[in-house]
Amino acid sequence: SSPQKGGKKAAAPAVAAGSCDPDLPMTPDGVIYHLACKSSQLADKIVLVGDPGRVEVVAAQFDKNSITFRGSHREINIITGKYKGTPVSCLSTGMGTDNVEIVINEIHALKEYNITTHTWLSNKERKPGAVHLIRIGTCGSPRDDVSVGTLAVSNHAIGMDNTCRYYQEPEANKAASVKALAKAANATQLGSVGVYATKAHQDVVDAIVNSVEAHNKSKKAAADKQAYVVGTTASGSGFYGCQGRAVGQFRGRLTVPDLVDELGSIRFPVGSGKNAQVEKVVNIEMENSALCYLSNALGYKAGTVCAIIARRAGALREFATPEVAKRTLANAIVIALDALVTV
Ligand code: R1P
Ligand code: URA
Repeated sequence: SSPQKGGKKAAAPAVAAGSCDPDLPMTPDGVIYHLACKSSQLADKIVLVGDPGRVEVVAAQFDKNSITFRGSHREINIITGKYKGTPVSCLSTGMGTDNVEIVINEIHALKEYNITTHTWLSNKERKPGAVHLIRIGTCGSPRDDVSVGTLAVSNHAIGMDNTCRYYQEPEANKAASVKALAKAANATQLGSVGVYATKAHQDVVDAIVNSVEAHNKSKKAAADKQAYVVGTTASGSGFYGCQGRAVGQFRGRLTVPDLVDELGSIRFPVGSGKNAQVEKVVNIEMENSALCYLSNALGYKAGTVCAIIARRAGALREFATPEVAKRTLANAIVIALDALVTV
């Protein structure tokens, strides 16, 4: 069976002899096209980073002599090993939700497609909740009260990209908070481009928050504790105009010129009763929306923690020094790895 074809027709056309399915390019022995690895070479617990160079930095935290696989293809570097005895992979996506779409589809195929029988796991056989994904990234912030060097933990997501417009909305999007966020975001200038919303998996959010708290408890000196905020992450399809940065001749020529202020103005209700809160947008980056949306669609558990390296709002705007960025990312890495092995 070949369930790759979308739409209502079940049967897909045949594939030429000696070739592989162009809708799921995988060698007969199971090497998938972009990730260039096999199922056995990728753990169920995966750290995703944008920067290919960050993969080695994450893997430096793996248990001694535990690395079982290294791969490199295009912007995707992969290292698989163990962290505190648990199998873990670190994989770079490169920049942008379009790359994340490729990576999530190929992780899905590696986890759920049987290359011998050419079949997908049935709904009964699937264990999607065993696949855990945490992105460790860098980001900017539309908040004037959050300084660089702070970690942003994503609870909800705004997709300013169009990648996930090609996928039907996941069940998780029926949550009242996601609906409220989509409405609030589209009521701003962003409504002119049309944005979508979704959420990180609660288990991953809780694991990251518990991990930062444990990290801070283990540090005596205030300077060694890691500041963090939890809230909504907005993902752009680019870094400049797509995040409200008007450069040179592009000044005055953006369609969402006040993007930072507009994101900063968003407020929406989360939780109910005693747990009722109002959530704000805490950061802007380029991958979280697709990671959360597509993971929700598959039932995988995903979330993101980012080092804030740009404060984009207020009287004191700033960009982090390399030292601050490096130190904050180093904390993010151990915090995310500790979270990943406890989800
Ligand atoms: C832009 O500079 C890149 O940095 C951020 C953005 O999401 C984008 O990928 O994340 P990474 O540091 O993980 O790449
Ligand atoms: N990465 C982004 O995508 N945006 C920023 O402002 C900083 C890092």
